[in-house]
Amino acid sequence: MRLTVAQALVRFLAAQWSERDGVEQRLVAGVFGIFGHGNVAGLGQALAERGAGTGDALPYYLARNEQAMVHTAVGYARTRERLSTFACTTSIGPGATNMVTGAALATINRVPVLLLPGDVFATRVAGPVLQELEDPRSYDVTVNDALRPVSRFFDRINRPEQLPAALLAAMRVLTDPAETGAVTLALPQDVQAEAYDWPEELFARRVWHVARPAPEPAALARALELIRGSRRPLIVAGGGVAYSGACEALAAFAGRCGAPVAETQAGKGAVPYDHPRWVGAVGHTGTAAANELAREADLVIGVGTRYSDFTTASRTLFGRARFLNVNVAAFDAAKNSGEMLVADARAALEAFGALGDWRAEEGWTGRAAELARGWHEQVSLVTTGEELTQPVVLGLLNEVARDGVVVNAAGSMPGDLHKLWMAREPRGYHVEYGYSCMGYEIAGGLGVKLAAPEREVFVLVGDGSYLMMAQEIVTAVQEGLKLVIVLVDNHGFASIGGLSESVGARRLGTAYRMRGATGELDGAFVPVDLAANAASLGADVLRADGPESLRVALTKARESARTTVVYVETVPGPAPATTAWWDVPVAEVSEDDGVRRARAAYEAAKRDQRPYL
Ligand SMILES: Cc1ncc(C[n+]2csc(CCOP(=O)(O)OP(=O)(O)O)c2C)c(N)n1
Ligand SMILES: [Mg+2]
Repeated sequence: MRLTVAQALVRFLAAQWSERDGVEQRLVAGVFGIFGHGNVAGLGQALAERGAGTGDALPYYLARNEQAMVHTAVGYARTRERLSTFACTTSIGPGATNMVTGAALATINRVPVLLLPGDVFATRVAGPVLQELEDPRSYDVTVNDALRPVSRFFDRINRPEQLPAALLAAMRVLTDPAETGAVTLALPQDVQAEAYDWPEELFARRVWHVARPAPEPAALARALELIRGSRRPLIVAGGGVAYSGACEALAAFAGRCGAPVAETQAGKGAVPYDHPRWVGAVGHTGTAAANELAREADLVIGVGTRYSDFTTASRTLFGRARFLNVNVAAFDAAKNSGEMLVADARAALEAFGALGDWRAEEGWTGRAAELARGWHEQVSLVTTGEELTQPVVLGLLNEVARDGVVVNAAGSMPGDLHKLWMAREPRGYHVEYGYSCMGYEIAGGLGVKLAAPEREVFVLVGDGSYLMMAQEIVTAVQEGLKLVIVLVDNHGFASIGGLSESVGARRLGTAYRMRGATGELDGAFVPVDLAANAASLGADVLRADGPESLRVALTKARESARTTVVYVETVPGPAPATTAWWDVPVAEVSEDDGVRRARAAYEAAKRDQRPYL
């Protein structure tokens, strides 16, 4: 079949399917793209040929920013439990490098996205082309090489003959739960438009079976022995529980054996907040309940977690516990010198049925439930009140959002959400905290809505994050994809402001204030109207100035058919203080007494840091 490389690529992608548990879906649901000279004549032309209405169409979506396209693909793929994703096509140069941040975010969160940056001419005859890097050491280096370290598979298609093998490798990595992440095929602009005679089989419908690797019998036996020998086990549920669809298996296992379940950001909702074994968030942004148990547990059963520093409180949290790590990726299963159980989470949890009626210590299960009740009381205290503090905003939203999805990524809200949000299931809680990327919120929320159009999507975004990347409101409006965007304005970076103060950096550069008479950024608040900005991008806007008006606005936004921004200014009002540390180094020498005190406290905390050998 004589087609250009770009036409062949598009035709191939439209024929790829994923399958797990007997359910098939399109592996690549569509293509986001921003065109320039590096892709308009190649992929642009190919996509134009296969638009809506053609059999086996590959739908095209226009975004405003290439980084945002990748965020949207991630939001989509995470919601679809990594079984379906989007491709993103860009021009060469800045369009391509704009995707580097999105690629890192995808790879760190272990979420599949397919990136198709244009690249400079393979023939080089026209070079240096507009936007070409020109590395004097090698003509083989282009800006796209910046995507290599953030991609789980990277290839550059310099000749048409290379395409089939690269495509097959790309699909394999996208659908491998242990290896998945950003997959990049760099496409030189001349090669995209070049014709070739392709074998018909390349375009046959192809199904990629997503594995549920069963635990190896010997490893399972070791795991069961560890569990049987434990009296105070604590389960740490990570994102892998959600991706594996293992929530029911987890609730059944924990219910039977009496082990409390703590949750990471990606694992939040693994068991519902009112489940008898629930003890909530663990780590630096954890609940007092989960953190107390973590300190006393003799066995941590990590399920699908990558043990970020937030989870382990920078390796200070889990007293003397042993680790048993259930993970589909050996890389994660090996962490903290854990007993490795390399397996699909659901398969492993079901295999724990072999424990029969083994149970944790009676007192342990009872105390966990007691601590969880205490935490719920603390939550109702801080999330109700007459002032619009952030916890009050979250409490109101938690009521209104009900069976909706909350989306967030950076600032002070992820921590507050992790502590305070009462999640009913993982798909309802979408906080990107692997990369915690400011600007993910609206673009990622758009992906969530694309993946689950039947659900109400509530995007929570701070003023700082909003100013980094608000432009995808336009895409939401254009596509008729309705989002409720709750824009929380506190005039700057509340999170980093607090952190700055605690490490002696005096809140430098963390408030949106005018340059004042002192020459510093300490004047009046910068006169900026973010609500008007949102309206100008095409959203409906509702302003709330108190808890009751916020409830009304959120309800109205929920009921509306149009993308609506609920603008709210918050007053300081913290969530319950953290009960676990986070390692952020403080200056070792300074003239400032406050810094010296902070350093002393830092050094004291650091003594509790363990190598987990
Ligand atoms: C792209 C990016 N740049 C910088 C940071 C570091 N950072 C984390 S939170 C934050 C401030 C966020 O401000 P805002 O969205 O207003 O949330 P707030 O802290 O006020 O809750 C910054 C600068 C980041 N996470 N992502
Ligand atoms: Mg802010």
